[in-house]
Amino acid sequence: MKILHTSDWHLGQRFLFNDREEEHQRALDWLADTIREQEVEVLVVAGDVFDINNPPNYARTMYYRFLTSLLGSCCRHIVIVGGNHDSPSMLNAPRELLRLLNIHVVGAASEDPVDEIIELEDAKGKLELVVAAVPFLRDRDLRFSQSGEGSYERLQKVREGMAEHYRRVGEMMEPYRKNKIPLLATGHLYASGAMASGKQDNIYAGDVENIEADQFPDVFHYIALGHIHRPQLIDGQQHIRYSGSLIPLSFSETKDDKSVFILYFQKDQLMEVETVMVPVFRRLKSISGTLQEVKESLRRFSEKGDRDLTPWVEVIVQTDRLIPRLDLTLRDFTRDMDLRLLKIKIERSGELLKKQQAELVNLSDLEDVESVFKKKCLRFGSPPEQMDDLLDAFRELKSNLDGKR
Ligand SMILES: [Mn+2]
Repeated sequence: MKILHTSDWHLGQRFLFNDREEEHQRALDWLADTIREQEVEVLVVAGDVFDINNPPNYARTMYYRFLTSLLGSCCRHIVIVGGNHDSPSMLNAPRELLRLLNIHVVGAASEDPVDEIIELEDAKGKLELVVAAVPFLRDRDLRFSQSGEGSYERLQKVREGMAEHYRRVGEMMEPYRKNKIPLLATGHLYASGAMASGKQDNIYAGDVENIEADQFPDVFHYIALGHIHRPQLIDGQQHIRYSGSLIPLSFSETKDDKSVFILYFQKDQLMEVETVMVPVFRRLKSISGTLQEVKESLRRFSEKGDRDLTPWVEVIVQTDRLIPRLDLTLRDFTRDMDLRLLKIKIERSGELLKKQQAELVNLSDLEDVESVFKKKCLRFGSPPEQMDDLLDAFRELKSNLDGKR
């Protein structure tokens, strides 16, 4: 059996005031082609289908069109779980309808983890795969936040709660061992030892809430993880992996190769995991140095032609002097080049300035509205255990406002 593991599509992402529609469309077309060419039978998406709770309509259309394109293909089953960026209710809204098409959606954890156990059957009605489709687990799913506890205690409880959740779904899997079929789990979380790409940690991965690789029950033949955008295995274990995102989602991910995994199972044996590289549809490039060096790098970068979509570039100019009209100078310099300057930053080398800069957060570095809101709440002393409720209220207000626009 061939299973494809992907995650972190972040459809609908706005990146420094630009949308990613063209890249996402190409990436999903490529994914559908790959599934057909490789005769993949099961698709697993481990969370963060959408970038925001209330994604633009083009992103929703893209999602449904992609699912529709796989109907009647070799891909018999699709399993999708919610990530921390997804709105559970939005993902879940069409789930009854999608289930009839063999598309299984678990937007959020429910009271009883048995709801996360998905039995998949072949054309003859014989059980061929079971997935513990564990979505992103929110504090409230882990059920023991109490007011007045410190952040360390809270973190410990979250960790215990996650391990406990996996222990429970693992137990529910035990009876299927005898079937000699693949038993999978998903997760949208931060596993110990995972390497994020630079500043991805605070923007996309949220709080550091670890689970150790050995806390996943050994009944599972494969754990399909999402949340960290760089593909990797955890703790050197072949069967516990992050597939990484489909396209680079920030300038910190420009050095990562983007890929999906195809798992080959014979009965319940994981024979091989193949890494399939996602083509680069749009290069994101970060260039830093003195103004002279930056200009030289820009010139060299622009000379490498043969690109699909126009590359997006971030420039970091290292200087201790004031450079008048830096912005204009660089825009003039790149006017005829096949690239777009999305961001120009100045980095001072002086120690004092460096320190001051470290304390200042650049609004454009935060990139998404919710992380700005979270930071503000924490600064004003809101208890972290209320963050889920605050975020829900914030999302509601925001979607009301968005609706009125
Ligand atoms: Mn995530």
